Amino acid sequence: MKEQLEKIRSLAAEAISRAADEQTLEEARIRFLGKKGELTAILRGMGNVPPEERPTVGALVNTVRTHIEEALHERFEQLKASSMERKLRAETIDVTLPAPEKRVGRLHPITQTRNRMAEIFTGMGFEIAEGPEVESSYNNFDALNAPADHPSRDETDTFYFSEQVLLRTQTSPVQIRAMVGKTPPIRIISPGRVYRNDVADATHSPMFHQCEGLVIDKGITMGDLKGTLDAFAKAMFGERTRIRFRPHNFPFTEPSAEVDVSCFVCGGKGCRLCKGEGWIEILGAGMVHPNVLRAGGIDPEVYSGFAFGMGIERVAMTMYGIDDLRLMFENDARFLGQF
Ligand code: 2U9
Repeated sequence: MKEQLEKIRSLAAEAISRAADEQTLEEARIRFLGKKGELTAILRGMGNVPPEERPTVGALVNTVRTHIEEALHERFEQLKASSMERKLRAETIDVTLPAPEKRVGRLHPITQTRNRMAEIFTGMGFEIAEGPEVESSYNNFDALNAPADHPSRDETDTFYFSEQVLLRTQTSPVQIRAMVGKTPPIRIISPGRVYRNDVADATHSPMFHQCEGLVIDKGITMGDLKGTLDAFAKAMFGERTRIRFRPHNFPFTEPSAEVDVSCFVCGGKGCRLCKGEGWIEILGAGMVHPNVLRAGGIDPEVYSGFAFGMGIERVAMTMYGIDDLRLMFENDARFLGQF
């Protein structure tokens, strides 16, 4: 019996030390210590051992069991440590490798252009004014001296909710709101969305952005308008830019003008961008009509003012050389990523 126990001990020691992973080790535990294991079989056979030898054999069985348990424990700890070691080695991070590229977003070209305009005008002392896109037809047309039969009032040109409520077709209502209840000096720009009932093509969109400006004070003249737009054009398109005024007609200004800037690509000689003209039309402007001043609660005998307006997409397309307005609203990252 003693030899048998000694044999179990040495077989177990060998199986345990040879176990290369936790599963094999568990199999060894079951083989020697499990319910149907070899040591348990010895205990079951104790009936055949003479009574006087039973305590000695029993004690020996316990010693062997303790040995096996200790060997199992020790081997288990070894396997755990080496598997941790292997895991750490496999998961080593090389901190000297370059970091994975991060895709950084950027501002939409319309927003970039709007921000640049805002920066230039706020630098000249203008404040930024905002207002609702859903407006009254009074603020959008009547207060701006638009005659009752003006074509822009037509349903085919303007999105109406009702006879009195519409989507603003220009940001001018923001200026009307700024005039009402305030005493000049007023110096504001109103960048924002406007809506017109147009079918989208390379140069039209039912929604686009405008930046209008308004200055009202005592003694404001056309000279102030020219100086302001000249400074804006130089800051926006480059120091060598010149501006030119061509007579025009708007209901809200008198006199009115369309304003061109000298081509910033060819400097005025004529090229592909300016279509050989040397000039690019970017603005409309004029002196605020007395009727519009009155609608805003301002006395035209005391105050005068100038106003201007430009399309932000138009300026952005000219500056970046974009030939189709629809690209601005398709949100294709390959297009937007270029600006
Ligand atoms: C008030 C008084 C006058 C704003 C002005 C223009 C001239 C103009 C166009 C440019 C291209 C609109 O985006 S566009 O289609 N705008 O030519 N806008 S003067 O005049 C005002 C505004 C508010 C109270």
